[in-house]
Amino acid sequence: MVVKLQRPILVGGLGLSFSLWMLQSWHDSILQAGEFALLSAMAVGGGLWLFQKNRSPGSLEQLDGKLVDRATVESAIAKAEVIINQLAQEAENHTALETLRGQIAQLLLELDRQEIKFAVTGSKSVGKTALIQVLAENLQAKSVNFQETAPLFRETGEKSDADVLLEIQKSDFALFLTNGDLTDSEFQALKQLKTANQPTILIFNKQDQYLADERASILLSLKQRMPGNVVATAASPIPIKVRKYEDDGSVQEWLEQPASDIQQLTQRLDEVLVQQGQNLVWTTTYRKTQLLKAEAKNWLNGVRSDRATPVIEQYQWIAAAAAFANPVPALDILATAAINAQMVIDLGSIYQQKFSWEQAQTVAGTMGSLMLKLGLVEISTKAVSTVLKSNAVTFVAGGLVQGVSAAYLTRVAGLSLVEYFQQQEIALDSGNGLNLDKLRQTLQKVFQQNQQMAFLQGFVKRGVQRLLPEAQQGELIGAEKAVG
Ligand SMILES: Nc1nc2c(ncn2[C@@H]2O[C@H](COP(=O)(O)OP(=O)(O)OP(=O)(O)O)[C@@H](O)[C@H]2O)c(=O)[nH]1
Ligand SMILES: [Mg+2]
Repeated sequence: MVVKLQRPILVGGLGLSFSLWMLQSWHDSILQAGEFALLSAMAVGGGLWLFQKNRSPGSLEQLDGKLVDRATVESAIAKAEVIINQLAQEAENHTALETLRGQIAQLLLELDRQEIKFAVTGSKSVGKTALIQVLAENLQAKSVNFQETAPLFRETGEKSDADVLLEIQKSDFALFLTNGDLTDSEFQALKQLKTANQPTILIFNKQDQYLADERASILLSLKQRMPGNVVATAASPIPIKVRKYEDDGSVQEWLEQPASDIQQLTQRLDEVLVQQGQNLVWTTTYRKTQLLKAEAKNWLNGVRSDRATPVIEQYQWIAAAAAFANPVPALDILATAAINAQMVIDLGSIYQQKFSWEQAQTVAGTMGSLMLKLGLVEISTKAVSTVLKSNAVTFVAGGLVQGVSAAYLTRVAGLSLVEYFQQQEIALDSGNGLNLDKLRQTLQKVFQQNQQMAFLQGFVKRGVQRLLPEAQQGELIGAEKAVG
């Protein structure tokens, strides 16, 4: 059988084999393993950093056409309400309910909001305050509100960039200031706003600091990054020295404050307000609705996962006992014990996914063959026996490896199902439309999360406690302590 492994699991598999090797060769020196973990974390971090540095500059297209109409928002609010009602049904007195319901009521009111909210943002000292001041004096529309954010891109600030970006998403329109060509972090922030469907205009402020040709080339470069969405301003230009020669030969000098230059911007904003005002408000309400819905779903998933955990534990030890009492070749563990159709049904019902017995068997079988194809069974049994051996147990009771492996695989299968169900929309599919691709990805991800040596060691220990009589356990755990 030719099995094509996908990259993530290959990396995970190598990682685990390597950790096993580490454990075997240096099982008396946990410190070094710790250092290794740190080193590999640094290597990964470094790789990411390089990747970001070398990213080629892209461009952010305009947001036009992404504005939302009223009906779309109303239906999104209804969907969020469905989730909140579901939460109320599954956890009657949940502490979040009152706030969530209050927020829904607030969203409905927001649909008719008249005042347009602008967020003025950018790095430290780009001219946010100065711009707000002149805009307030020059904009024709009256029902507007400008809110300055904390400066972005500071090492230590009162607010993290992530918080500032979230705050911006609660405004209808973002004015993003820069004083020159975009830095990488500015571009990333703009990209995030675009991803969040946040209407944004890029403002090249302090253009008076540049000579005419420099100014033109910066503007050109900015326009390539945000096509159709850039204006240049000078909110508070540098005072100019004026010199006057009198008839008597004396010279008088003084500083004169040039008028601010924000015409392009005010013109643009007046257009935006007239043409899109109402849609801007709806689009903001839509973004807020999506955030609220995600929050409600999070609470709901929390309630459900509290119920699912003991179910997985229960089937985990049932599988362990079965495989221990009746040891079979490692690869048959799955078929015989690890993924119980009843567990699929029980977990499904916690997540409102109804499975018939036949469907549950299909799901169990599918997961089993996926785990086999991905090599999870082989990796797990090897890992379990290595952990047992490295704990200096010369005598490994028959069936112990199978028992603990079955428990481990059941756990991975159960957690994967939970994660898979969590990603589903509420009560959409009822077990029929199993998304195999997604299930495979979830399995890989959960397996990798649960393959850390520290976790495995603890897990094996618990498995042994379950399966072996006290006397043999003592030997094993005593030995492990000597190792750790
Ligand atoms: N040359 C020039 N200077 C400007 C312009 N706009 C603002 N400034 C100056 O830039 C400095 C910072 O302006 P602020 O408006 O305080 O900038 P800010 O972004 O609010 O600063 P923080 O809130 O501290 O992040 C001040 O000295 C302003 O006078 C401009 O268009 N041209
Ligand atoms: Mg300021």
